Amino acid sequence: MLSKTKISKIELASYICNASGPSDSILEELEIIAKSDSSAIMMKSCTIKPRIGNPEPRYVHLPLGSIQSMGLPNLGYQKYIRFASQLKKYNKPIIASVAGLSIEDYRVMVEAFQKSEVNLIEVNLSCPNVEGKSQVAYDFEQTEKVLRVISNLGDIPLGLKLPAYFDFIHQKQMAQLILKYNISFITCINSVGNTLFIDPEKEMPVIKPKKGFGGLCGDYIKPIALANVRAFYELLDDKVSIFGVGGIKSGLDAFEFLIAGADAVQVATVFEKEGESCFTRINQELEEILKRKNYNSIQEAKGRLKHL
Ligand code: OXC
Repeated sequence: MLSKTKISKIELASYICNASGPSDSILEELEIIAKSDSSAIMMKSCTIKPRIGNPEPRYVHLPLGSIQSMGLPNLGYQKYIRFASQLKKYNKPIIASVAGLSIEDYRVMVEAFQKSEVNLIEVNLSCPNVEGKSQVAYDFEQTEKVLRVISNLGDIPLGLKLPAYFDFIHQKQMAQLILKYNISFITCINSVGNTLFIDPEKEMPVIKPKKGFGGLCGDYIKPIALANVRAFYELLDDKVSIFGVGGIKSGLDAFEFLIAGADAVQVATVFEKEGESCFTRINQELEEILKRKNYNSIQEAKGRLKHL
């Protein structure tokens, strides 16, 4: 595979894996991902206790993506620790995703996953869909408090799932924290939070939670995701691996993230819409693009964006 890559010290057989979110909450779904061409098994963001999530309708397909406010429905972190042991036999990197509702939650879950069979731990600092909770990574003091308690709990590489930033100063402040606390990878970006889609016939929003305000995904957010990947690639100087996510539905989209500086990409909406065959298709398309452009590896093409 031309498109094999690495996130931190963990090797991935290809450039594409699933993002935390769609169809990765229960063991049966995770086994489908394990048997597919996804290069890792990413699990749903978990909390200390199981959650049923927000009221429905909470996920709606849109012409160019989706809007959702799932509210972290999950089985509780202890189940995902057990799933990691059960998924080990597939010989594919397993990634935990933890979403604390307090600093102590993050500590407890990261400590527990550090003693588990997972290969990477993604710390979700950016879920926009829990009523009454703001996205941690928009508050740099709060983020530092979390990093202080989670960064020295073990050797499994830790990453941060970040929200979209829209000003260079914010990416700069976050990059300083990432370097200060030896974070191994980042995932850019979570859904763009608190957007509103309206059905003009019904004169109502299309989803129920939070009076219709929800996370925007898919094509709508690709330029925002690319900009965040590029900004962090430049700020982090290749010391921290980058997962790109946001609107990737073809090999060409993946290639754009590659030249922007992503070490690998995750897909969410396209997996939800197309099923697990999307991993095979996007991989093949990317391999063809790399061959056509005479790139011999991911490393060779990574970050190669030119300037006008
Ligand atoms: N981002 C998350 O981190 N979580 C989910 N949605 C999202 O956009 C969720 O469960 O609401």
